[in-house]
Amino acid sequence: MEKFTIDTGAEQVLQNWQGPVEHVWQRYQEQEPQCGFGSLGLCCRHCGQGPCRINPFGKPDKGICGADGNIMVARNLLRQVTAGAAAHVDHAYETLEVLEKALSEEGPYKITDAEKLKGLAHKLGIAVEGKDIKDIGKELVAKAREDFQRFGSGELNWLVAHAPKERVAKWRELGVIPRNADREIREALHQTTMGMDASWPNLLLATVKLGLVDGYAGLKLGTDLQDILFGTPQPVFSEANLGVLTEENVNIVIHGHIPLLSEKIVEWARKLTPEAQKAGAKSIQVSGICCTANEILMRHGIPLATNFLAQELAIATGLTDAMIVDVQCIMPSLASLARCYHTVLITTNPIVKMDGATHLEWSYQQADEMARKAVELAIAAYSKRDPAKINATREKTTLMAGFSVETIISILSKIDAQEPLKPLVQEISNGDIQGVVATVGCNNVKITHDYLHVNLVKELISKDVLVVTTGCSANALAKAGLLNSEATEKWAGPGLKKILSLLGQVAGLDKPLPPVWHMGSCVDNSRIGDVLTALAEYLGVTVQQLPVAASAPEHQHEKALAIGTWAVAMGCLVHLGVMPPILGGQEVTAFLTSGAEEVLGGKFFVESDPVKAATVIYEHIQAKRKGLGL
Ligand code: MSK
Repeated sequence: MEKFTIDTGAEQVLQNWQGPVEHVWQRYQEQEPQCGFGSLGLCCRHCGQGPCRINPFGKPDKGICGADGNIMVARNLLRQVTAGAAAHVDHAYETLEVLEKALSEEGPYKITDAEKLKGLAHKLGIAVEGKDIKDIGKELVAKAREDFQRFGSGELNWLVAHAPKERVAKWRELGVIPRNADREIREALHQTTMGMDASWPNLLLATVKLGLVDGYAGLKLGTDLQDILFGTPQPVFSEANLGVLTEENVNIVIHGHIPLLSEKIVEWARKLTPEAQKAGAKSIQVSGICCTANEILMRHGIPLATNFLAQELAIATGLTDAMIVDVQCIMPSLASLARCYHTVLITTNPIVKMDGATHLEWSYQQADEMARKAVELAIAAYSKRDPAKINATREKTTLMAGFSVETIISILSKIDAQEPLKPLVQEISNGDIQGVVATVGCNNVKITHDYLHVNLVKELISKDVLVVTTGCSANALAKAGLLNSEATEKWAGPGLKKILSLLGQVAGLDKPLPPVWHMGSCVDNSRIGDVLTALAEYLGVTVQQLPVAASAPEHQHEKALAIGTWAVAMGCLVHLGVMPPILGGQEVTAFLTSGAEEVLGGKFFVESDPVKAATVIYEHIQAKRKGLGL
C-alpha cells in the first residue's frame, strides 16, 4: 500500500501522530505477511483436535475429521455470516425492547413517527382503523417478537410483508425462508460444529438463510423500529471530517451503532451547553463515527467526525474530550490511546467493556441519567486538554443527507403526485440515469483508506449512474465532498446532472441534489432494499432484471458479508473490493461468483481496482438495460 489514506483530514492528523501507541496501519504492517491458510479460509479451530489447515497445493488436503477445503470454507463462511446477522438482530432486538416499554410506561423514550407505525402495522396485516396508537404498537411488537423467538414452524413476518413476492416464492422453493432469527442463528452454530454438515451446497443454502435473517430480522426490523421511535429521516445539511472538532468547543464523539444511546447524548449535550459555557467553551459539539454517526446525522444533522479506519485519529487530534461508544466496530486500541490524551472513553453496553475506560451502563430507566453523566464527564475533561498534544485539522466538507425512502418519494411526488416512481423510471428509461448503484460498508486496512469508495463512485456518477450509500461508505464519500450539490456540477455525467438539477429545483434547493444519496447507517441498507422492491413491483419485473448493483468496496466486518449475502439473495450483483476468505474452496468460490446467479439471481465479484470494478458494474447495468429493452 503506497498511502495509508486519501482523506486529507486523516492524513494531516496522521502526519503528526504522537506515539507511544501504534495506529491501525502500523499494527497491520506488523501482521504482514498475513497467514496464507487463514486468507484462503483453509484453517479450522472448531474442535479440540485442531487447529487444522489444508494445503491448497498438496497434502494435507483434509482436516483431521476429513473436512476438505470446500467444507471448511463453507463452514467458516456460514459462521461469519451468522455472526454478522447476530449483530444486527441483537441491535434490532434491543430497539424492540425499548419500543415495547415506550408503549406501556412513561419513560425516557416515546413514539415519534406514529404514521410510520400505522403504515407498518397495515403492511403486517394488523387492523388499524379506529384503534389507539399504543394498541396498534403493541400488536406490532408481538409480530416482531415472533420474528425473534417464534416457537415451531412459520416464516419471518417482516420478510413475508416486505420482500418482493417473486423473491418470497423463490426462497420458499429453495427452503431458505427463516422461521425466526434466534432459531436460525442457533441452528447455524449447531450445523457448523464438529461432526455436522459435510455438504458445502447445504452449508451455502444455510448461509443464504442467515443472509435473509440479517436482511429482515436485523436490517429491516431495526430501521423500522428506529424510525417509529426517533423519526423517519428528512433532508438535513451538515459537515464531515475531523475539522468538525475545534478548539473552542467541548467535543463529544459518539461511536458505534444503536441510536438509543446517541439520541440521549444529543439531547443532553443541548441541555448542558450552559454548563460547557461556564467551563469556558463556546458550545458542545457532538459528532459521530461509524453508523451511530449516520443515525444522528440523518435525524439531527449532527456532523460526521470520520469513519471506521480513522476512529483512532479522532482521539489523536487531542480535541476529543469524551468518546462514547456502544456496540460494533469499536477498536480495542481506543482504550490505550485515550490514556495518552485527556479523552474520557466511555463504554455503555454490558457486552463492550475495556480496561481503562469509564463504564456508564445504558439502561431504559437510567438513559437520561447516564447521558447527563457522560456529557458532564466530557465538560470536566475539556479543561484538562494538553495544548502540546493538540493535532487539529481544519479539513471538512459540506453535505446533504436524510434520503429515507419517504424523502425520495416526497421529492419525486412534486413531479408526479399520483405515481412518484414514474419520473425516476422515466429517467432510467431515457438513459439520463443509466442505473442505480448502492455503495455500502466499512473501511479495510488492506485498502488505502477511502480510496476505493471514492474512486469507484466518481467513475460511476461520471457515467450517469445514480449512487445511493450507507454506513462508512457514506462517510467516506461525504469527506470526499461527494454528498453536496457542487459534486453534481463537478463529477456527474450530463444526464445525471440534468435530472439532479430538476430534482433540486422541485425540492426547493435552488441547486442540484447531490449525485450520491445518503440513506443512513448499515441497518438502513433496508431502505435500499425497499427502493429496489418498490421499483421492481412498479415495473412488474424482478430485482434481478433491474439495472442496479451493490458494492462494499472496503468491507471488513462480518456484518458486511451478511448484508452482501442478503443482497445476492435479492438478485443483485454485489461487488467486493477485498477477497473474503473463500478461495481455498474452489467449488464454493465458483458458486458464489458465478453459479449463484442461476439459483438466486445475484452473485459476488471481487475487484480491488476502482476503474475496473466500475467497468464491470457499468457493463452489468447495460446488460440489464438491454434485457428490459432500454
Ligand atoms: S460502521 S460495519 S465499519 S460500515 Fe456500520 Fe462502518 Fe462497517 Fe462498522
